[in-house]
Amino acid sequence: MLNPSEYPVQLVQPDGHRVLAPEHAALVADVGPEQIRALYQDMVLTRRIDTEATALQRQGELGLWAPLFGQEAAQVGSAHALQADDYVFCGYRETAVAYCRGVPPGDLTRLWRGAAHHCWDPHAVNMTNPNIVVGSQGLHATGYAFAAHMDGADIATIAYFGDGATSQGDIAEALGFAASWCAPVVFFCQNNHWAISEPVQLQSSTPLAHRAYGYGMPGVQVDGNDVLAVLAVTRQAVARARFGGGPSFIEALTYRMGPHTTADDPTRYRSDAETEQWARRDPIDRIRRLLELEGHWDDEFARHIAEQADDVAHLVRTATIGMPDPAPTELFDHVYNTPHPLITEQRREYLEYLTGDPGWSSAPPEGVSR
Ligand SMILES: Cc1ncc(C[n+]2csc(CCOP(=O)(O)OP(=O)(O)O)c2C)c(N)n1
Ligand SMILES: [Mg+2]
Repeated sequence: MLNPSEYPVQLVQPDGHRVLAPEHAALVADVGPEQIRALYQDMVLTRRIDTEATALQRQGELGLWAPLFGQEAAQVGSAHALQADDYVFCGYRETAVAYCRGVPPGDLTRLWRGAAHHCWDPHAVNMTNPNIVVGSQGLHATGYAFAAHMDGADIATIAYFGDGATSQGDIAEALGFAASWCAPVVFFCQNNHWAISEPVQLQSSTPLAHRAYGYGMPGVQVDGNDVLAVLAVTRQAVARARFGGGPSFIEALTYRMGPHTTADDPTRYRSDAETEQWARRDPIDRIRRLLELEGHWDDEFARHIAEQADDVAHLVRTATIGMPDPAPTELFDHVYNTPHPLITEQRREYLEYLTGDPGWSSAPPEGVSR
């Protein structure tokens, strides 16, 4: 059972030693050295994709980027607990989840370059596109989960959101509805300790996971920099959802090592000491130490991972720079499913602007007011 833990669930300590936690260790008893290496590889590669995307933004190739640096274990561990037919509803920082769902790395930057309204085909990977409206994905996930439940589909949905999002009405409504209607949804909160410049202590005076009980669902706190512990608790919550047990809430304690986005300067609101403290709990170093301690680390593996990282970074860079610019009027496509008079009018005005014909004084079409 997921229960209100006094301590976050942990299976591997920052120094790489295992923790004696039989109940949760049993949930990942099948995860042997090869799978641990695979988890390690996904964390290294997604960190590298993230670093490359940040560099691309600094070089003017992307408009904005929201780095995941530091949160690799929370994302990779939870994504590995999902099946292909489960559905993921994300925010804007879930690059590693997208990678693990099978999104081609060359698609990850498309929206951030302004080359389209989307990054990837959501239907191909059962995962929504980056979503900036903080907390809204909680409602989308709950609605989808409830519909799946009514259809008799034994799938789970998972909503990824941050600590700051827990202060949003959308998340509160989603938690209330999901608990009342037994919707098969996992609320996966990455508590990275900051909502832009707002520390988590200002969002809640209790651990975020404890809030789950007030809504009527189990909540668990997990060391979000421990990929095995995250995999364990997410497997448990997903199984509960899939087999009719209803929603759960996971609070993954992690840390955003970089800026909120490339438009942010974290040195203005947080101390170096805090960042250094979290650097010592790095999720990738921890698994490298575990592999070393247990005799599954060797130079050839290290070289292989380094090559893979170089390759994926190169792929992301060339794909990004090679993305064709969209036609300016694509801005108006897909706003609504069917034509809308206001959008039609705005499109016409924009075209006039682009072609140098002011046309601003022309009367709006019937039914449209300015
Ligand atoms: C509804 C809404 N309100 C405000 C914002 C502005 N905003 C963007 S990110 C953010 C902070 C979110 O913090 P958190 O939920 O902790 O996620 P994190 O960025 O740390 O991953 C805010 C307030 C927004 N995008 N949407
Ligand atoms: Mg946050």
